[in-house]
Amino acid sequence: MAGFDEIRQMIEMSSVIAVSAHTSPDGDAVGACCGLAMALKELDKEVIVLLEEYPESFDIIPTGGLVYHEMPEDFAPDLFIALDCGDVDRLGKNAELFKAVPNTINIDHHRNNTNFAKLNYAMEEASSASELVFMLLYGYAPIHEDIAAALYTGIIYDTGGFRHTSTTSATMAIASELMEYDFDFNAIYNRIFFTRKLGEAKALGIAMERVDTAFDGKVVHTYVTIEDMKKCGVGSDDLHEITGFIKGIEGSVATMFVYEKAPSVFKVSMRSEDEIDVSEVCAAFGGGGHKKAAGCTLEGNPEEIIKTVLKEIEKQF
Ligand SMILES: [Mn+2]
Repeated sequence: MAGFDEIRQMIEMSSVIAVSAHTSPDGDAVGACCGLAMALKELDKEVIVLLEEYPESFDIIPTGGLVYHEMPEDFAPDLFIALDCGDVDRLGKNAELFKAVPNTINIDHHRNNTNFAKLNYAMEEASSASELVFMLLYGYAPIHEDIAAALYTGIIYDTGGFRHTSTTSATMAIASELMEYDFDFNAIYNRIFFTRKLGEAKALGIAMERVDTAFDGKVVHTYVTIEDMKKCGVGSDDLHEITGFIKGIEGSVATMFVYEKAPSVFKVSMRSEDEIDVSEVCAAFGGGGHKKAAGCTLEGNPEEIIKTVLKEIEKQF
């Protein structure tokens, strides 16, 4: 693994720098890229951030006006920095551009990072790529309040607001350093975790109204139909809070959230604790995933589908 000194030297040698992260950018991808790019700008580098379109809620992350969705034609980087990517293919259409640039750096916190760059700094103990960007910049590049805000957002996003086990004392120390800068951390925290469209809240209400349990409360399930979504003016992308809500119900060891993808075609999204292997349950219906998070697709009506899947879950008790 390269050290930060080597990485800083490569940055020093470069003048035109592209920074990018994985496809379907999340809060850490956007925060880490923008934080790093704004700092490189402070070091008088010509720099852009290349990212796919991202959700509106991340508009709270300062960008310094550096974000592009396509590589500008006249921009010829001599250094390409990939953040938050375990693999070069996670860069999506920018993977080819990455491979064509003479100097490359990979800074990441995913397990089994493939060390795909010239210089690689992959540390799976880090909570987020944003945390690693802070460590790279600390004592090296000037940090201003917009950089601090971007990195703070990345850290809270990937740690679920300091809840996930990836949160370490180092994470908290870095967050503490960042909070020395004058930015509105309260507004960021609320925007990322507690702001939703009216329709999302209404769809959540429909799903909660329908919550039911099986096996003495151990399996919690609910569903949402296309008609419900229409009524609330939302799409299936706006239902992501539902799983979190049912997971928190006391006594539950597995959850099943069912939603209609196309008329009478339902996606079954399952989560579990150790007792149940949901990848096995979903595999029985041609789906798959991990032990604690898996999915499958079934046709029919939602209540029948739930009954069918429950029978498969029963085999594991
Ligand atoms: Mn990340």
